[in-house]
Parts: sequence; structure tokens; C-alpha cells
Amino acid sequence: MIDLRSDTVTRPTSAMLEAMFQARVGDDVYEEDPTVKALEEAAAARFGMEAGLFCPSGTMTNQIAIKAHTQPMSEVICEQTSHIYLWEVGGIAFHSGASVALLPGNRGRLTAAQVEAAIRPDDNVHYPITQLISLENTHNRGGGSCYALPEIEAIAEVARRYGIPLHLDGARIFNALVATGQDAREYGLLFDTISVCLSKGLGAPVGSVLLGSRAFIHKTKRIRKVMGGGMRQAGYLAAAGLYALENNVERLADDHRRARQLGETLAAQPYVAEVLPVETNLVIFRLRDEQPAGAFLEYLKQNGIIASSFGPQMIRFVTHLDVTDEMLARVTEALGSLR
Ligand code: TLP
Repeated sequence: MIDLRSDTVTRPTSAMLEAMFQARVGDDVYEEDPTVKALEEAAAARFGMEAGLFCPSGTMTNQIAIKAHTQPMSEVICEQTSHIYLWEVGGIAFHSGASVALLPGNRGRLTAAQVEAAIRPDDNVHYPITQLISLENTHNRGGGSCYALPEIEAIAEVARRYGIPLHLDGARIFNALVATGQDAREYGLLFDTISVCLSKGLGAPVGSVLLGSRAFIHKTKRIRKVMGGGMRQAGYLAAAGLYALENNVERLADDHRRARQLGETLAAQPYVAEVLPVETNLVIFRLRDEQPAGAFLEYLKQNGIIASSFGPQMIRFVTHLDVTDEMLARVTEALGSLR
């Protein structure tokens, strides 16, 4: 099967497994796992941030950050199709008792003017208090779209002016960095907290790291514990994350090249109505009404290809570590042969 459903489906390579086998471990709830510490420090250092917290998933790092930044009766400003709102099981309400101000983005990207207009005046008791602004880069539902740095700088300026923390769901931040040539350290300066996933394009089997100030990360340890995310000999997993950070970042450019190729092939097919601009490794497209999505996915399956349905007539293809040029040729062939 050629699995284009997500970049979460990758399996560890033998070199990554070897790094996991070799890991030195301890009980991380006692803060005694040297490999977890090494991963948290390495991830934080990349972004010029003080500290990191290793967690099982990006959902957990995002939700821990939201909980630590907010109190009940507050509000989080985010894009209306952001992962933290749409795909984290209503966790903002469940964990944090907070409300959301949902803004329509341009392929997921917000502007500083939109964000500023959504900040609640604090002298009116009818309103929740705006306590967090959250951005997503790359933006999943936006088709892997990337922010330009000046757009983030303008939003960060608003956040600072109002004294509101700024969080980044950077599940695919390395895709954005590789695609745009931006510097991770700029992000460390602009955001208060960043969630980075190791188990997407970077190819680790499990894991995300939440980055922030030393004091903030200290506070998040208790929240991770109450969510059941305190892991013991987690160094075996952290070793995969360290390996991924050291070896699998630059190669994301290959995934982006393959995604662009897929986008071009799709745009040339008569049954495709629209392909969102391909900026990184996600390719989101809409089928014409005459081509039912269910039948399209079934046709792909019969040709050994699986993909995700992403809304009515919308499909997502994702390129990743386990998609080769040879597989891409087979996908191209199947897409061209559909009648
Ligand atoms: N996204 C998954 C699905 O949940 C949709 C995928 O296949 O793309 N932030 C962003 C932007 C994400 O895309 C994801 C996963 C997460 C957070 C959550 O990460 P995990 O799956 O580790 O909880």
C-alpha cells in the first residue's frame, strides 16, 4: 500500500531503531531520563528557547499549553479550522473551560488586524477574557500553508501590546522552516510557547515537545501528569525524536518536491476542480461533483493507494519519509488512468 493519508504513518528506519536500542534511560517522572532531557534541551536550543517538555502527542502539547496559559471564562483566539479547535476533541472546553474566538483565515493564516479586532475589551463583564492567541504553521486545513515572518511579527506585536501570550501549533514547523528558509530562532523570539511534533514529517514513531520559558515548562509538568502523560523510561522514544531532529529535517525538501509534483498531476486531471497551492508536504484538492469522493478513494485503494477524505469532495494527500519517487510514479500513473 502507498499510504498518503498522513505523515504520521511512517515507521522508524533501522538507523532510528538502532538509536532507540542504544538509548540510556531512567524514570522521567523522577526527571531521571537522560535521553528525554537531551531531547528537550536540543529542541529548545534549536528555537533559542529555555526549556522543553516531552509528551506523547501534539494534541497533548497543545492542550497543556492552552491549559497553562488560560483560566476558565477566558477565550483563545484561533483560526476557525485550526487543529486545536477542530481536531482535538473539544479539548479547549474540556481541559481548560475556555471559549474560542474563531477567525476565518486565508488558507489558515490570520492577520494582525483580525487578531486585534477579536481581542475582548476587559471592561465589560459580559465577555470572556482573551488570554491566548494561537497560530498554526504550517496550517493543516490550509493545505500546508506557511506564514511569512512579517505576518507573524505583526501578530506578535499585537499580542505583546495587549499582554496576551502567543502560542504556535508547530506540528509541522520544520516543514515551514525548510520551505521558507526561515530561522527557528526567530520563532523562539516571537512565540511564548511552541508545540513541535516529531512524529509527523520527521518520522519518529511517537512524540512532541512543548517549548517555553523555564518557569512555564515547570508549571506544565503538573498538567502533563494530570492528563496521564507522565512517562517513565521514555528515553527510548526520545532517542527516536533526537535522531529525527538530527537526521530528518533537511530531507523534508524531498517531500515538498514530491507534493508539488502530485499537485501538478492533480491539477491536470479533468475530475479535479481545485488544488490548494502546494507549499509543503500536504496536497488538498477538491473533486468535481461528477466524481464522487467515495468512488475516487475506492479506485485508489484498488490501485494500492490510500488517502484521506477531508470534507465533502475534498481529499488530502501527504508525502513523507516512506513515499519514494517510485511510489510517486505509481500514483501519477493511477491518477492519469482514472476514467
Ligand atoms: N494531525 C493529524 C490529524 O489529527 C488530522 C494529521 O494527520 O494531520 N497540530 C496539527 C497541525 C496537526 O496536524 C496534528 C495532527 C496535531 C496538532 C496533533 O498531533 P498528534 O496526532 O500527535 O496528537
